[in-house]
Amino acid sequence: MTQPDAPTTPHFRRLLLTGAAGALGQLLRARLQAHCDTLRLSDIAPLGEAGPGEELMPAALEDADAVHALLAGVDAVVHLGGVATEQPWAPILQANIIGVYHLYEAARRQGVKRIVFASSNHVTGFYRQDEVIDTRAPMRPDGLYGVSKAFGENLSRLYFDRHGIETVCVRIGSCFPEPKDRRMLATWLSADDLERLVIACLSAPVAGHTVIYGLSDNHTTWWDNRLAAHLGYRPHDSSEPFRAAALARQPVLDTTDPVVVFQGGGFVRIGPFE
Ligand code: 15L
Repeated sequence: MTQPDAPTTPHFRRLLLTGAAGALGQLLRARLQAHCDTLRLSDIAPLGEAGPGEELMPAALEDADAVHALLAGVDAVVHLGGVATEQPWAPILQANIIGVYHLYEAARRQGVKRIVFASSNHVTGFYRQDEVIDTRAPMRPDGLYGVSKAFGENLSRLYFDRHGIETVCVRIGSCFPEPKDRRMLATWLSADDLERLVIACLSAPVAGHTVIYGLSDNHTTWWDNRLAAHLGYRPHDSSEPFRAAALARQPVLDTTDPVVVFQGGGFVRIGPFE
């Protein structure tokens, strides 16, 4: 486990982690434990046995009553739950549109004041790889999944403006053990930096409504996070040690291929539009 950068990070009574059975959920399950007395874990997929300090509450995000129960008594939420790739409209609608609405309504009614929302770089996937953008750039989703994350970002802004619920929307890049290809040299987020980022989002004294790209300290980058400097996130890792291997896997680049042209990579051409 890494040491968070903040000099003092708050200790929470109860944190809720949704999507706890997914790849990033499993990474954070072990790492958030140190920051709370009780870690409430939720997913629709099996969560295994509850460990010390863990509380298992399986719930489908489209089930309003279940989501309301999920948020009872929690200090803050790390919301990874929902569809995390391009998929048909029906599952995206249920989990990422209806489900995220239930989550924010539950937060309002249960008095939860901070949410870390796992958004995605696919909210802006149709910017080109030869552009550097910050979070003031208009959204340019590269598929229905990206549109659903844009909805979540906008919904969370409404709940901040109307109800004061703070959200950090993390437009996660590519969080894998190592960058799989040339694109991920720019989008890579290490597991340790993911932990640093989530802890920064949870513990920043003032978060307001902030959007930040989730990436490591990569030499190649398309995203400028200066507008989220107040969160105090400092990545320690870099994709650079993986550069030679990633480039060797793609010796020839077709620079007319949309996958090579746009930041969203392969996401720009998958989806329901065949
Ligand atoms: C995402 O949003 C996905 O959840 C993840 O599986 C990766 O594909 C990532 O984007 C990416 O852009 O590499």
